[in-house]
Amino acid sequence: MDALINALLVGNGADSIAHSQRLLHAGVSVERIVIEGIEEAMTSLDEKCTVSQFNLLEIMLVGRSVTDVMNYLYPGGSLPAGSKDTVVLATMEGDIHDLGKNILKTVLMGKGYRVVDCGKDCPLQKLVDVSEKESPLAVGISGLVTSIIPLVKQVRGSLRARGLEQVKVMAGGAALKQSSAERLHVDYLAETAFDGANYLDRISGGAIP
Ligand code: B12
Repeated sequence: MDALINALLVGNGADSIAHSQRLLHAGVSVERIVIEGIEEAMTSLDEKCTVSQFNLLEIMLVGRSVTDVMNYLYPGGSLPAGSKDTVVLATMEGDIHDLGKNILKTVLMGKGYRVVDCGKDCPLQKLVDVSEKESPLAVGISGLVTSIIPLVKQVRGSLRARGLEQVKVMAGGAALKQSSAERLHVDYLAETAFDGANYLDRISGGAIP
């Protein structure tokens, strides 16, 4: 796993894929590779992404290697036949981080959900409009900067105001998971993408009203 983390951190996509392949062959699950490899690598990038110290090229190369590994772990990434419910995903306006959202998207599609991705820097109005059109089981919000928290708090109320009270709201991402579902006014706060997928499985099966 350390070799994978190192390859990701130097932005070497080919080596990152080779190490992921080795881990898979050694019986390590995709879930562990994502959480203990990719997520861990990005966390250790932390000090390179502060306001005082910032190397965009370096971070973007790491991001590209993450995408390479996700494409390898989930080949095709396309919508499987007989898909489950729809989920609408977004990173809210003012937040341009989307690696976590894209990982969640891949994981959900891999589990058979139909995913409608509103992208990053998404205005609240757009999220509500898309939700009205798509009738999703849930809306998933990914948040990496704390400045978007006031916007996240408005999502459930805005959906309700549009008559979409049955749509569950789940949140995740580094800036949001330090908070709580109550404080963010969401139905569920996920630790990882897999955690979010399991929550959806529970609500789509009717385990949570
Ligand atoms: C990579 C990165 C960038 C990249 C983003 C590339 C991209 N396409 O996403 C770039 C270089 C563009 C960038 C820019 C900036 N960044 Co930046 N960035 C990061 C960094 C290093 C990693 C983030 C990341 O991708 N993590 C990996 C992913 C996989 O983790 P994750 O999102 O948490 O996702 C996992 C789970 O949380 C879950 N998940 C995520 N979302 C959701 C949603 C749901 C519904 C569910 C169920 C699950 C789920 O799934 C994933 C897998 O399990 C973080 C540091 C950190 N520790 O987070 C800083 C960080 C987020 N950035 C920060 C800052 C300050 C910035 C900038 C303002 C810097 C600047 N000087 O301009 C800018 C612009 C920000 C803006 N307006 O949006 C700060 C935010 C501080 C704060 N608390 O507000 C951080 C924390 C760094 C720091 N220590 O200061 N950044």
